[in-house]
Amino acid sequence: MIACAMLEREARGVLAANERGDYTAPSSTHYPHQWLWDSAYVAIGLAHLDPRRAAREIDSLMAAQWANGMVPHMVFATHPGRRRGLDLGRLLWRSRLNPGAPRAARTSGITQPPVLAEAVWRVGTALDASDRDDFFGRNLPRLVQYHAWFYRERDPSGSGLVVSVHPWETGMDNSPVWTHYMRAHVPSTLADLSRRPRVRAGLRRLRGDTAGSAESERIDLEDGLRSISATRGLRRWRYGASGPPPPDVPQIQDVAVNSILIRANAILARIAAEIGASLPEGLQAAIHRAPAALMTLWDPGARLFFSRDASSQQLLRSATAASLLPLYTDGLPRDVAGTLAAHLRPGALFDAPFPVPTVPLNSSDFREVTYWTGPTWVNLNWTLVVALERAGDGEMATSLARRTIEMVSIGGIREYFSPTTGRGLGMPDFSWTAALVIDLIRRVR
Ligand code: 2M8
Repeated sequence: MIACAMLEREARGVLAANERGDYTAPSSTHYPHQWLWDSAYVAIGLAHLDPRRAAREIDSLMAAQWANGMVPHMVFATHPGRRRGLDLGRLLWRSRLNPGAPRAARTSGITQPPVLAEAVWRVGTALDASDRDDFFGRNLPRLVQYHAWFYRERDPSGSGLVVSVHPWETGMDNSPVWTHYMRAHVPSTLADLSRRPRVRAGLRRLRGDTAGSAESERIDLEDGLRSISATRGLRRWRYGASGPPPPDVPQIQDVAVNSILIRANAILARIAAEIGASLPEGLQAAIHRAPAALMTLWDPGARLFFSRDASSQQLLRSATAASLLPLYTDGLPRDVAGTLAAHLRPGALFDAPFPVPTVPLNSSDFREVTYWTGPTWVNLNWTLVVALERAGDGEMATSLARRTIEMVSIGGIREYFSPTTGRGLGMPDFSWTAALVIDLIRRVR
């Protein structure tokens, strides 16, 4: 109990230090801008402490919504402050190539996992009754437009599953699923050049992400450059404004993004019911199709869900924590939900001294300290705690929540953690770790 009180105090301190006016920077040392799912998780934690600040966190992000409904994955800070290395930011995106990009803010041209409805619900229910109606009232149409954009622009054939066009859209930048795909499909002169020792040395000096943490903890230089090159195809496409995507734009039905969207759809319907509104019919039809479509990503042999390459229709069979996220949706067949939950039990595929590893420890892709290729992330643990609770597995949910709190007590309020030792990795004083640990502490109290 005392340890939890100390940890909560420290977490509050991180959220105070990272506050930047209306939003919270993910970390003061490296991430000065606003990111979509970071802000959503931060708002979920802030809802316990200061619901009005949490509401501003959401509203500031929504103010950068595009005319077509997309909520961008990044909103660039007007005064980002000093940061070591090259901050490619707005130079890279030039998102105003798309006429729907906002005039009042500079943003990226892609989105991120849509955790927003979950955050809007939790913040709204924490506000006073009068603020709540206003908050839900202004955010429901924004969310409706956002979800409608997903199904209109990212699932034009009406398959029930939306595609992601860049690894950064999944938030799990160097998950092996995407790394393998990108190496095979996305040519990058920059990545090729970086194999020359002198070029490599020069590029390494320009990196900003290795100032606050070791290079082994970050994305491999070549893979990072390939991600940067992938934005070129998106720019040529003007982020959707130039008809069908060119062939070098990835089209992946990502299992994490679709699971989070399906969960968000259910919450969207709940917000609408709360204020006596109804969802547009077309959106309702898409929402209705999605859960059955998600089941087409289930591989009964591997007993896991996998993302799919929408062009070749091949499943991308790399086991990652994303494979478990369908547990977070409503309406999963009971036996499938049971099978997924069993992967988290002691000795099972996703067990570890400090679970849940983003890649199973016995996988040839596993890297103990490298970003999204093995380490444990608090946002995914939080998602699985909520999923297990809703699936009626309260005991496992509490156990995962406790182990996550213990990990953060040992490792510090860091960006991610070694699943074998609990050592804190990546950037220090990381906002979503702080926010979600506050939520987890309240769950186990
Ligand atoms: C990481 O992603 C950004 C690009 O969007 C980066 O590598 O600079 C990811 O961990 C992502 O999930 C996260 O939202 C972002 C900010 O914390 O950082």
